[in-house]
Amino acid sequence: PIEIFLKDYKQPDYYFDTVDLSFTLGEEKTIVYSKIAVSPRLEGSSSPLILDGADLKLISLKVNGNELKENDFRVDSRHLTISSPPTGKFTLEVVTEIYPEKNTSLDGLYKSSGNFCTQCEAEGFRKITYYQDRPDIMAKYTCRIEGDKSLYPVLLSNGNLVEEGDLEGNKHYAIWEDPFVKPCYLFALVAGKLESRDDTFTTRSGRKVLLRIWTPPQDLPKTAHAMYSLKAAMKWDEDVFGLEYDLDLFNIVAVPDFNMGAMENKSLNIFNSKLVLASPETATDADYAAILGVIGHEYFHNWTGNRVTCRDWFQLSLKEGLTVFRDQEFSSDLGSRTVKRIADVSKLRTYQFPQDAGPMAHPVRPHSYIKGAEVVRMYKTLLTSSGFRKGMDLYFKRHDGQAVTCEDFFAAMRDANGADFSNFLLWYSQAGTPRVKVVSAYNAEAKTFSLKFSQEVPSTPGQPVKEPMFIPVALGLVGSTGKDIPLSSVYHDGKLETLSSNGQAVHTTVLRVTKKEEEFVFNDVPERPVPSILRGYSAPIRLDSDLTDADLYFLLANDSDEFNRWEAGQVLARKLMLSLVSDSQQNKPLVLNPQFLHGIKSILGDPILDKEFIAKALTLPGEGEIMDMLEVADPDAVHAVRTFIRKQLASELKQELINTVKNNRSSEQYVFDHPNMARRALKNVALAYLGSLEDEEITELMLHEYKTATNLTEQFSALVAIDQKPGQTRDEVLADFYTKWQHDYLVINKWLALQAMSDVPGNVENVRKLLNHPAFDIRNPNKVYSLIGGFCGSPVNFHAKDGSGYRFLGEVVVQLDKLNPQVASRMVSAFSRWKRYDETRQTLAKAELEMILSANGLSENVFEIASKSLA
Ligand code: DPP
Ligand code: ZN
Repeated sequence: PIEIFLKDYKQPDYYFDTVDLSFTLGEEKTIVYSKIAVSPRLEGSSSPLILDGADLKLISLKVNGNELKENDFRVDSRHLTISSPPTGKFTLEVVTEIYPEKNTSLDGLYKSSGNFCTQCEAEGFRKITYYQDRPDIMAKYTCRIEGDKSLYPVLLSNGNLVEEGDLEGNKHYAIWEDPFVKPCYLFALVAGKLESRDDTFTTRSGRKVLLRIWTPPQDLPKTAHAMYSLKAAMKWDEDVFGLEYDLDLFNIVAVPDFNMGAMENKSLNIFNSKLVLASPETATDADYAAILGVIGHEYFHNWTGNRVTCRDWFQLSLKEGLTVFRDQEFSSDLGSRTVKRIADVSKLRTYQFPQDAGPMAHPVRPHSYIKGAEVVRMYKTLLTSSGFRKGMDLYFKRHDGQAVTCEDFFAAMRDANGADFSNFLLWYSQAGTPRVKVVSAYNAEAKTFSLKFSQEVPSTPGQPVKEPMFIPVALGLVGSTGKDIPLSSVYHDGKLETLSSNGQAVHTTVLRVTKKEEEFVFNDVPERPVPSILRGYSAPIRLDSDLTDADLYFLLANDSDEFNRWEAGQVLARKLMLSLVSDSQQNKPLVLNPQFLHGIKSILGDPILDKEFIAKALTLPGEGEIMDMLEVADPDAVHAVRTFIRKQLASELKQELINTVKNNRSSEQYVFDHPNMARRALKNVALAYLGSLEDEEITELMLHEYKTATNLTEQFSALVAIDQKPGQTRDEVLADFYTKWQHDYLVINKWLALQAMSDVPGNVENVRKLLNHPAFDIRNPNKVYSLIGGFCGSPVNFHAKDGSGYRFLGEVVVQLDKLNPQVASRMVSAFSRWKRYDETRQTLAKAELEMILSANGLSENVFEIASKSLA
């Protein structure tokens, strides 16, 4: 495989103006007829027309109505090349035969539970027909679908239904027309036995839009929350960005077999059913929240992604970073902003930072979703909400209907605000997580407070030397009473900047840190403050400050910025965990710092704090996060330490935790809103702590919670708590849960994941057995993510020192790659950080990677990850 680079981008030689597709769906094969109006980019040019294609059987090829002769074109396994097409505009007709029922890659046209569906992003359309499969080819599409009327009563594609009718032999057809130009990755087709929940939304300019969510009939009752989420998203995008929906119909289809979460195909979103289906008994609060966020996400793509799309796949974050940012804001506005921010930052730390520091490190461009969203958030932090909105308005004004780049977005933000962004674009091109150090000093005589920043971006593969970044640092100074000190002015770079505006006191300011080293000096600071740095996590960096433990406990108790209150607790917990890891490695006895216990106790007992905030504050940093901070990752020591702290806290706070459980039980019906979710979150965190104790009374309590729960959020949390301790109770409850839910694959996937993630020693054997359980199916990505992905997320068993975990993953990857390379490549990435571990583990992991690379017929997807990991 050849690596493609951003600098190699070339404009296409040919554009496609219209594309008329016609599908004849069959049980053994499907025939695809495509008629394309082609225009050369440069008049008079007759360069070869190169079409992409994969796994296609070419049946016929015509130019201007004439069948091409053998010498006029070339076909290989990746391309169809027409060596000298006519000059000027011409018509191309291609007929191909494809085999959706054999397509286990779930990329292109395939079958899921007997229904046809498509997934074309990024390069699946080339598995449907020969095409210039690149996002800067934007065309108007029509799509005719023909199929058996009993097997496929519903026939859907993008845009509006313009014609339908019956045909001979119990067949029928439908013709769809999409009035908007689109790249082929947004094409979609669905055919099958589906029913819809229907509703309407009237846009603010008065367009009445029919909303339809399609599922197999039995799942229809579980689509109410998805419909609520869709309507909320449509309203929010109008309110916040002035963006309206642009057609009279919006379809969502839920399918059980899907490689990712969902896909924003124009007016025909296709979803992994776990992100559509929910009822209180079968979905947790986390599922409800994820559905809200992803329904919003795909809907928001209609403007950020579809109306304005990416020029090439190096610009992926143009649509994904921006749309993730938009869905984060949507969820924040509908729930708790602080709690959402904490959740998103935790995700960044769990998934992005480790990648940034490993062999797979890459810049936001080409394809970082989460960090891309952070970059968009920084524009908003620098420009404020109204400046950001101006930038968005200009972006759409300039680029509606176009395929553009990250620079175009940057330019719209800059030009709409007359902003000076200096080296901000480095965020797109420089990989790695910047490390920022801050040293502070108070001058009591001059009443000044100074902060010295220094920054460094660690080198990453292919980028040994880095430039300093443009880092917005939101900052406040907290006085001894716990209140923010008003900021009057700051001296920086030879200039004095007044901060209070029109006599209005300012309590948080955004410093622009742009150099390797620089100093900011605040004036009129009456006493030594405690600085609250990086409020709201204003930039995706690793911050290293000189705050003492006392300062951190003070911020934990007082900071007006709730995010930084949480963060202070996390910094303290990280420090504690690191010092205990070192004790554990030296075989010293582990002792819990009483001050830490006291801090946790006061948060738990604080009646003013939001309950979900308390739940987050009580949650220790993950094991991965701590391993990331060690010279050599030590999963055993980190796990031992985290378990130790959890047990200590549980036994010291046992009564408080029991009360928390009892006082936060659900009384009435399940309600999806912040106060109710917050209450359940707090109860469940308390229960999880208690689950770490060996105690009859607690076992009784957990069983009671399990049996009396009226919703899955609480029932499953009880199961998770019970699952921590091997023994008869655990086995019985797991069996009971299976019996109760075996008919519901989404619930059963959680049951698989729970067992896969277990810390029970030697769990790999149990997971191997589950591979053969009727509940498992290696062809279904959700089940693979639950069982295999869940197992790789368990530091103890995946990294077992005898290599059993690595061997298991190696075997599964080779088997899976033959069926579904995309899913296999996600699984193989669990190996990518093998060099972080001790020598024994390194040797074992390396051997598995080498074994994978030597497998016959390895896919490009797996090859890329495995070979980069080894490099
Ligand atoms: N474009 C898709 C999405 O945004 C990729 N998963 O969800
Ligand atoms: Zn997206």
